[in-house]
Amino acid sequence: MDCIFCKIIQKEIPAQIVYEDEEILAFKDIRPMAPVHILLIPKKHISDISEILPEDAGLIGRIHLVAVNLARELGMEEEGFRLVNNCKSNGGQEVFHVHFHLLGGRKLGAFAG
Ligand code: DGP
Repeated sequence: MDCIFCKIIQKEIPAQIVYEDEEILAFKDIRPMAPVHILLIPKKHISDISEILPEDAGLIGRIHLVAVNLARELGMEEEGFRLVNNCKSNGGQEVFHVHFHLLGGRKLGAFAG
């Protein structure tokens, strides 16, 4: 499958990995928009959030737990952070493997899109 994030999972393309387990990978975004900008992805290929199934609910929830743990480890718990998903064209999605952006380390602007 010609998916850049699947290639990162397979270690065919390098990435700065900050967390990995059997079903989740987190790595630094190549175009950081904030001092902390991490992408969290399921290893299962799901093209976008609209494609998740009831059986994916636990996985998507665990991704959020990993994101919060990373935010805590990076000292962002007290001042806060942003966790965001872009879905399809109008949502600004560029890579069609579902991912969550963990952003922080500075005061982020109001989210207007
Ligand atoms: P989105 O617009 O939500 O689909 O965001 C895709 C993000 O993926 C974008 O912020 C840049 C990042 N990205 C794209 N290609 C690569 C890559 O090869 N490596 C890494 N680390 N990030 C990538």
